[in-house]
Amino acid sequence: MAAADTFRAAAVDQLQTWAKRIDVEVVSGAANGDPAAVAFSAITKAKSENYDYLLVDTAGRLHTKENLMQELGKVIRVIEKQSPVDEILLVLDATTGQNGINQAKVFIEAAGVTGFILTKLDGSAKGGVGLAIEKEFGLPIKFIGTGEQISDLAPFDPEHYIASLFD
Ligand SMILES: Nc1nc2c(ncn2[C@@H]2O[C@H](COP(=O)(O)OP(=O)(O)OP(=O)(O)O)[C@@H](O)[C@H]2O)c(=O)[nH]1
Ligand SMILES: [Mg+2]
Repeated sequence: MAAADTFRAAAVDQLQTWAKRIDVEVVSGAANGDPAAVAFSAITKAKSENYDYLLVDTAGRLHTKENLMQELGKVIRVIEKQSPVDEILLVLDATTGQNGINQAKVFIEAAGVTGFILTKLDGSAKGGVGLAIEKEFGLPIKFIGTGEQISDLAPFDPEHYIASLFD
């Protein structure tokens, strides 16, 4: 995994803690450094050591901050010079209201999002915005989060989800 959230001070520690639990390696860089530089180190290592997967964690950002949106493009381009990028997943909080759709639109345009992870479905929010986004953009929800344990992140099961909407 690449700790390319160089913005939030605790983000690298957070990723390392999870990585230790599942015994995977983390590549990190300087605090407040260029996330694309971390991505470059990570993809270089992944290629030279024949890793099957590289997961790149980036900082959450406001979709209205144009420079930060462009930064995502740079991260992607740096990786693509060495390997195709298979998935670009946007993590959406299920408590996000309808303005999640506006946010997603900007992220899809700026970063070529291929799917979503919908988190916090364990709260009272049912994540209807996830349905709205799938309908609007035709992009799949790939994983859902229902808590803070490892087993709480699971592949999205549409039938189970629809049933839970109606109790
Ligand atoms: N209850 C619940 N808590 C969650 C879920 N997913 C994440 N959290 C918690 O929400 C908090 C924020 O999670 P992060 O993974 O740091 O969120 P993030 O999207 O990476 O945030 P930034 O990197 O700051 O953009 C943490 O305390 C997580 O444990 C979920 O599905 N359910
Ligand atoms: Mg994060």
